[in-house]
Amino acid sequence: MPTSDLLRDHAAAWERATRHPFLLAVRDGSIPPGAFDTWLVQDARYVGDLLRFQARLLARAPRPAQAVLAAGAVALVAELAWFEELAGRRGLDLDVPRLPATAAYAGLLDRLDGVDVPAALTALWAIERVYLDAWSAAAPGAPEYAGYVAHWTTPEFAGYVDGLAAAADALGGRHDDVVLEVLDAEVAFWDMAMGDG
Ligand code: HMH
Repeated sequence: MPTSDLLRDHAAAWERATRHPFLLAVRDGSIPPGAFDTWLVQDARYVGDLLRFQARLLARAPRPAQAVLAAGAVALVAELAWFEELAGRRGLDLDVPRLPATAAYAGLLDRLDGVDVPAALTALWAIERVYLDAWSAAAPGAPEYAGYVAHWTTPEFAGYVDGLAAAADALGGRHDDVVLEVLDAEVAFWDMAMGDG
């Protein structure tokens, strides 16, 4: 299976993107609250960018991949509503400019419009798989963050990630380059929250 090969053959890169100091600090509660809020607001921006990318990918996806991509797009719309509700509760302004790592990641999503559908779908699988694994590594999380960690590690989310893998595997090919680009973009995104980006 192409996706499981990618996990196996780039284990160190996956590890870097999922065992980041940001996540360890969420797990043990040592994260400065401001760093978490900075990250949260940037992630909301990112999800908006991801939804637009996913809609463009859906538009060119073959029939068998449409269901998982469409369901995922609906989930991203719900995620944006969740961010808005959360921002209201935490008193956060979501209408802020992208920080450099967020802008760079948006640039990568735009570039993925130019690769073939099997590669772009594999990249989307990597985007979601790395996020699921990262939050799973932070579980259960310090008490003040446990609700967030639970939100990003649900069985429904894991099922969606499996669905993306199946759709990508059905299209075949090896797409190492885009996956490695995604993993680098994820590390930069976590770095940003720690003030290192
Ligand atoms: C940085 N990567 C980042 N944020 C997300 N929300 C996802 C992936 C997946 O949803």
